[in-house]
Amino acid sequence: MSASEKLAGKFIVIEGLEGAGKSTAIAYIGKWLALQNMPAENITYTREPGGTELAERMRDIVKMDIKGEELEDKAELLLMYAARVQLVEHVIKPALRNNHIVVGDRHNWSSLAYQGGGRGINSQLIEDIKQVSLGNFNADFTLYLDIDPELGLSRARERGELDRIERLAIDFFERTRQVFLQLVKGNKSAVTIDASQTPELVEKAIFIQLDNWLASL
Ligand code: T5A
Repeated sequence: MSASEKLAGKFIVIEGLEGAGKSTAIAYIGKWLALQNMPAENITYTREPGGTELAERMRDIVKMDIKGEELEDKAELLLMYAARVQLVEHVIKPALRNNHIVVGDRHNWSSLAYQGGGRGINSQLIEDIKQVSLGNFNADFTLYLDIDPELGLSRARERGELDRIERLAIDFFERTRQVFLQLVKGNKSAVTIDASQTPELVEKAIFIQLDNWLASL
């Protein structure tokens, strides 16, 4: 079987804190897929929250500041899952059924890490919401870009003004990072990439991990 046949119908996800370089990594994955002769029209890129018209509106809500009304942590969690259900049902599953490879900028682990670790919402409650909304739908392979939150946020700051979540205290991101690291540890189809390296070294590390994963398929 050719590489592109093996990759058809698979869902790869990039996770990481702000400024870890997820958007940059997605461009490297596109480059790697081209090297595997995967036709560009058979690659679907997604981002979360977002990726459908309704999910993008939910993204705006979680990012915006409304004067005099705080978004409750549980409302934030539910919005993340509402956006995810729209994306999975309207974009990701149809693309996978069409034998596309789907490359996701964030997925379910972001909720476990940010809302579970960062906000401190009970992880069992998040797992229950995940089961009710998505069942056993999961990524086939996850690349977690690990970065010290101070460094990630300084990169994000250089890129522009910080949003509602990005302005939270550093310990929020420390807790979020710890959950990401634990999730990778307990999962054979996930790897950690040191995102504090130069872009060239990050690209090289991503290529090596993708080569290893492809060899395992
Ligand atoms: N969220 C999301 C939740 O709380 N729960 C959830 O369930 C979900 C799905 C989404 C927000 O929502 C939260 C998390 C987020 O707060 P987002 O815009 O998707 O927001 O995510 P961000 O993490 O904010 O996206 P960023 O654009 O900040 O981060 P990236 O994509 O990781 O970083 P990137 O590639 O844009 O790079 C940032 C800057 O660093 C440079 C780049 O050139 C760029 O300027 N850079 C490097 N510099 C030096 N060395 C390297 N190796 C570099 N790689 C990139």
